Amino acid sequence: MQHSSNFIPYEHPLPFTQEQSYKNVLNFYHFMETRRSLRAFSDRPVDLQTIELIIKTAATAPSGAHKQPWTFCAVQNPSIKKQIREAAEKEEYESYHGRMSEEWLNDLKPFETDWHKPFLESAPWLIVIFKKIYDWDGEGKKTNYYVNESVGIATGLLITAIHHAGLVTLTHTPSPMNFLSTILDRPSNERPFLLLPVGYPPENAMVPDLKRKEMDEVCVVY
Ligand code: IYR
Repeated sequence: MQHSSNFIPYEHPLPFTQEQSYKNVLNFYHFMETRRSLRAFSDRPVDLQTIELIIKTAATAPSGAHKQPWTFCAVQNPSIKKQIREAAEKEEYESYHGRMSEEWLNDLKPFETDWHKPFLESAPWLIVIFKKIYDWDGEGKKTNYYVNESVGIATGLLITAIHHAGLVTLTHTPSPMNFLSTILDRPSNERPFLLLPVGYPPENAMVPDLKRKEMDEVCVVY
């Protein structure tokens, strides 16, 4: 196929045989299978360079028309974290006391969550992901495409990079979360997508005993 001069050659850095592909993905699966969401964090510091590199990794994600419709806000400042915690707990209190259905509250029982969110202050970093519902250039509004899909994929890579760095996180969704736009002073084309506290696991960390679905429940081969 003929391409314009805009195209450059591509070579995968790992030119594997089938056997090598299988071994490599097996190792990677065993590693990813150890990932868990944690709701408590060690106060051990995490340096900015590590957080920035994790975000840089997330930002390698594919996106609709390569628009890269995301902003990652890395929050370390204790007074901003405190504001976020206070605003989130206010919303969560309302959610747990009337906004969430009985079914929902029941489904959450195994996780022992409630409206208290101390991790929003105790985690050394909060990464707040914003989706850009549209963009600006010098002339005006520019459309972004498949924004939720794109930002969701980037979040998956972010979580993978966090795990690979020996760190843990939680995909936290305070609801509603417009307060994040106000506290972080984000422009009107950005909407909060997810909030991830990031840090090392605390000593003697405990997680619920969850089982992942079997292959035949998640995969259909045709
Ligand atoms: N956002 C609330 C409730 C919550 C909802 C789901 I779905 C979870 O998997 C966990 C919690 C909270 O963060 O507590």
